[in-house]
Amino acid sequence: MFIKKSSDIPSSEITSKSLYLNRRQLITGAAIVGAAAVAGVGLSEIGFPSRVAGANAKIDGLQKSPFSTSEKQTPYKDVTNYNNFYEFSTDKYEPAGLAKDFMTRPWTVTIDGLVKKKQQLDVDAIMKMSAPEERIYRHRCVEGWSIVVPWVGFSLSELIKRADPLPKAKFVEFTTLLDPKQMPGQRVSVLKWPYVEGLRMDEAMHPLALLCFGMYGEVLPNQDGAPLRIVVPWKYGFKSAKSIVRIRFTEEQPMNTWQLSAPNEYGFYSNVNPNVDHPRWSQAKERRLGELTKRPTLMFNGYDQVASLYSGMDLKKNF
Ligand SMILES: Nc1nc2c(c(=O)[nH]1)N[C@H]1C(S)=C(S)[C@@H](COP(=O)(O)O)O[C@H]1N2
Ligand SMILES: [Mo]
Repeated sequence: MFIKKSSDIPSSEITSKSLYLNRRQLITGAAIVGAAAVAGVGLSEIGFPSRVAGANAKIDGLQKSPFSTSEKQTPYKDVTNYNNFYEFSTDKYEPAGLAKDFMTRPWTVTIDGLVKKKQQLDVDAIMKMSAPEERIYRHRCVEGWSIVVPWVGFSLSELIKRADPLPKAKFVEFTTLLDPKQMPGQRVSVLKWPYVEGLRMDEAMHPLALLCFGMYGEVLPNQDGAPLRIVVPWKYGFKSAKSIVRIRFTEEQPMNTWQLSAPNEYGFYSNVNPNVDHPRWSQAKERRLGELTKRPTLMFNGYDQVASLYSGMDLKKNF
């Protein structure tokens, strides 16, 4: 994220790339080709080969969630071919291919820190802890693009309750796998590895915070954070750590990777907030992948039910 400078970041790039993911439409729809020309998309991009994720196992018995949005879902091919997953690559088109052979079994998650039940859990056991739900959430990347994804999982609070945190535990820290052999991006020090994110305990316990292991009715594709990630829909996307191996309960606020990398640009809270610009670009609007016109960004990404978590806090200071 920090690699690009403001001059070459949002609109043109986001437009052209989401358009060429929809290249079938470009080829068949003259109107859209016209729009592409307006948006400055080179027609040479139309022939770019797409890498579609391999066939994935279906997850049965999905319950519908009252938290789901009824907005149009972003096409699967966009969500699985345009990824931020720096462990594989800083190029959004590369994780789909580079993560193809990533080993997601066996997979153990360590639960430790300030909890009564420190333990190592197999990911398959975690997936069975509670009934799987389909949660259709908006997801807003700090870089100005957004998607609507039917995630599969259940509230993170279910796992936290089972871990039984001590009263001293005020934060939860999530750590991604460290394995440079499998994750070529970790052989480069663009970020300090492993990737770490954190939430305040009340944020982590909020029913909207999702422990996620699937999307579009299937197990998570590797490039989207298999086998287990979190999804925190009212925060910028980077808070939603992928491929988690450790969940640690702490008294002190954890240092998250992006804050460590650029503290003036990325804070701990990172709530979606159209009124607080990133130092290098505005956050007032966003472009939904596959769409041409920008839409206004909503406070808390439209998830007003979390507002009470931040009452009395200065959200410009706590960005
Ligand atoms: N471990 C890890 N988690 C991560 C990232 C990453 O680079 N590494 N990128 C984050 C960012 S910036 C975004 S926008 C989302 C993207 O999730 P998606 O590719 O499933 O859409 O993952 C987040 N989680
Ligand atoms: Mo992001």
